[in-house]
Formats: sequence, C-alpha cells, structure tokens
Amino acid sequence: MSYEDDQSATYVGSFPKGFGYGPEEPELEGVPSRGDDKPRILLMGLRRSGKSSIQKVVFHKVSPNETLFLESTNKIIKDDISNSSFVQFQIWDIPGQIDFFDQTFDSEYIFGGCGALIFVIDAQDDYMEALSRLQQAVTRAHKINEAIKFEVFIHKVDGLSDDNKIETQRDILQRATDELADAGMDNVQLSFYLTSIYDHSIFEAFSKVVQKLIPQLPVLENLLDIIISNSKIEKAFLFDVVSKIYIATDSSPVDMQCYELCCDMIDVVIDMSCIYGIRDDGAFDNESGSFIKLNSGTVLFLREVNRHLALVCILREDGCENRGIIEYNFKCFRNAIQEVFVARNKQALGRNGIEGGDIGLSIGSGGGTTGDPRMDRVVKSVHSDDGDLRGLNGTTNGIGHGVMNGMMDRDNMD
Ligand SMILES: Nc1nc2c(ncn2[C@@H]2O[C@H](COP(=O)(O)OP(=O)(O)OP(=O)(O)O)[C@@H](O)[C@H]2O)c(=O)[nH]1
Ligand SMILES: [Mg+2]
Repeated sequence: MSYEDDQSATYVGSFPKGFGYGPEEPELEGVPSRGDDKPRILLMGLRRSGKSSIQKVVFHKVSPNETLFLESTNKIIKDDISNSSFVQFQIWDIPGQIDFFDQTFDSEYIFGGCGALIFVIDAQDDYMEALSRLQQAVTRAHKINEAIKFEVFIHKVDGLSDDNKIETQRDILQRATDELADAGMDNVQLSFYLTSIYDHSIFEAFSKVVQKLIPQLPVLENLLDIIISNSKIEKAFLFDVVSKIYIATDSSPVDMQCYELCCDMIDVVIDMSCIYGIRDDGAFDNESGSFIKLNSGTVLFLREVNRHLALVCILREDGCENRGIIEYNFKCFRNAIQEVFVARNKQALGRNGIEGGDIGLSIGSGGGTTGDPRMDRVVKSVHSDDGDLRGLNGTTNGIGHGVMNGMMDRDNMD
C-alpha cells in the first residue's frame, strides 16, 4: 500500500481531516498553481535522504513509521501551507534525482521566488556526495537569488550516538564551509540542524526556518517578552497548532524539554476537544484553552489566539495564584496580535498595489525595529501600553484599553 493510495491513513492522532492545510498539489506543466506568490521553502537533497518524510510528518500528521512506505518522489510536489495566519508558504519537495544542469530544470523559476532552501543530508549514510550536491545547489541558487536562506538538515540522527552526532555535525559543517570558501562564496551563510522525524528535533528545526520567513517576528517576540514579564510566566511559545511548529517565542533560550512539553499539551487539548467538544468540524476553535498542573509543580497554560494559533506558556505553580491577571494579560496580548494582523494585511494590500503582489521575505532587522515603520508603530504602541498589562504585584495602572470594554473582531484574525 502506498501512502498516496490511502489518504485516510495520513492523519494520525486526533486531528480531524478538515483541520489540515489541505492536499498537496502535484505540479501541472504550464499551469501556474494557486499561491505561487507565497514564500517558498525548497526541500532538496539526495534520494532517500528523507525530504518527503519530513514534509509529511511535520505538515500532514503522518506518523514517522508510516514514512517507511513512502515511494520515491519523481516530480516536484508543491504543498500549500496556509492557515490564513502568519504561517503562509509553499513547500516544494524536489526529487533527489533531479539534475540542476538539465535543460528542463528551470532554476530561475525554482530559486527565483524561494525564501529558504533546506538541504537534507542523510547522516546515516556516506555524505560526501550529498556535500558536493549541496555545494552545487548553493552556488546555483545564490547566483539567482541572493536572499535565499540556506538551511542544512543533518537528518536521521536517531541512528547515531550522542558523540557521533556532534562529530558528524562538526565534520559536515567544516567540509561544507571549506568547500564554499574554496568556491569564493564565504559570504553565504549556512545554518545547520541535527534532525530526526522520530523526535521533536525536526519540528524545532522547521520552526526556526519558518520564523526566518515571518517579517513580523520581532514584533511577536516583543509581545511575548511583555506578556511573560507581566504574568510571572517562565516560557511562552506561539504555536501553529496543526504543525506544532512555534512561530515565535520570548527571548529566553529554548529548552528542548519545554518545547516537547508544550507540543504534548497541544495533543492532549486536541484529544480532549475531540472527545468532549461540541463541534464536529474542528477540534480547536476560538474558545479552546487549558490549564494543566503537573506533579512537578509546573503549570502549563494554553489559550487560542485564533483558529490555528495558540499561546502555550510554562509557569511555576506559585506564579499562577492570580489566574485572572494572566487571563487578562492574555486578552491584551491577543488584542495586540490582532493589531499586527491588521498592519500586516494593510502592508500586503499596499504592496500588492505597488509591486503587483510580490511577497517580501525580509526579516525584521532586530533590535526592536521590524524594518517597517507601520510595524514599528505597533511595537511602540504595545510598549506604551505596558502599563495596560497587569503586573502580579497588584498594580493595575493604565487600564482602559479596549479589550475589557468591547468585544474584539475575531473574524479578522482567522
Ligand atoms: N531513521 C530514520 N529514517 C528516516 C528519517 N526520515 C526519513 N527516514 C526514512 O528514509 C527513507 C526515505 O525517505 P523519503 O522521505 O522517501 O526520502 P526522499 O528524500 O523523499 O527520497 P526521494 O523522494 O527519492 O528523493 C524512508 O524509509 C523513511 O522512513 C529519520 O529521521 N530517521
Ligand atoms: Mg521524496
């Protein structure tokens, strides 16, 4: 049985089919497919390196074991990842056997609108050939589009010991950067990740890749910093619920165990909603939320931001004495996110008018500035509203924001 033969087997866990991103689109020659203007992530690498498995596990809820039955990809498969929120892009799965120097490989078209190129290297195999293909791909792609981010997934590391993982990463990094330097391309930056579909590492790596394509990232990070500092929260993630990739987190370092805990919480909430929820068409909706106390004294807090985004926080038990304040601050947070959506939509409309629909892939330049004055205003307005978030010390100065006084227009956020 091939994976394509039985679509009913492709969704595991509790996600109802309707809650996915929709089916993949095989490329039809000469027919521009829907959403071609979205930021594009290319998955490249040798045959059997694990490209299709990664895409299916992260975005289509296929269980890792099911990927054993995947057939080799023989044409470019485009997958539209759109949930009408910040996460909007296409993934193109490029078959391993494709020859960049073939006439039929339209590199201008393929690399031209590309935001990130993920090159997958099978760490359980001899990687010399993969490294030379990486070098070819980077040289070709960089010549056509200098803005592409190059991401190298050192994949299938579940089969390596811890020492071996580090050694393999060091060796691949060294060889890849040396080869690029020899080719006079020292200016090209490669990012390396150790990944496996059998644990959360692939989700974490994909999170980081996707974040680089979200121009509003600095704004989101600022908002998360504000909410954690005002609510005695230790760590906060803004999750895309379907894929469980986090599109932003606060500025404290990410601990893999915390991330896994938050992913597990999403699963629990979806499972509970499926069993006890009242809606048939979706396990996660505008009213979803959960508060879980663990034996260890840690508390997990999840609240929906819109149909596909959730804020998941980790806090100590003594930090949630006043849950009301956390809930109130969350509402302020959600309101601010809505402002970001509105600004983003306006920005997209403006750009469509001027540039005919080109979607920029620039990252905000950090340091609190987003590279866009309108976005900066949103950040500033959020900062100036700092007093609006209630601190746990009891001071509630600066109240009066619209959140408490009126209903938000959630339709804009979905
Ligand atoms: N151990 C292990 N196996 C993996 C991992 N990811 C993928 N695989 C296996 O690798 C094999 C090849 O995976 P595919 O996803 O078909 O590889 P591909 O890169 O799409 O190959 P082509 O379509 O031929 O280019 C499958 O049997 C997967 O189960 C991983 O993280 N760990
Ligand atoms: Mg494949």
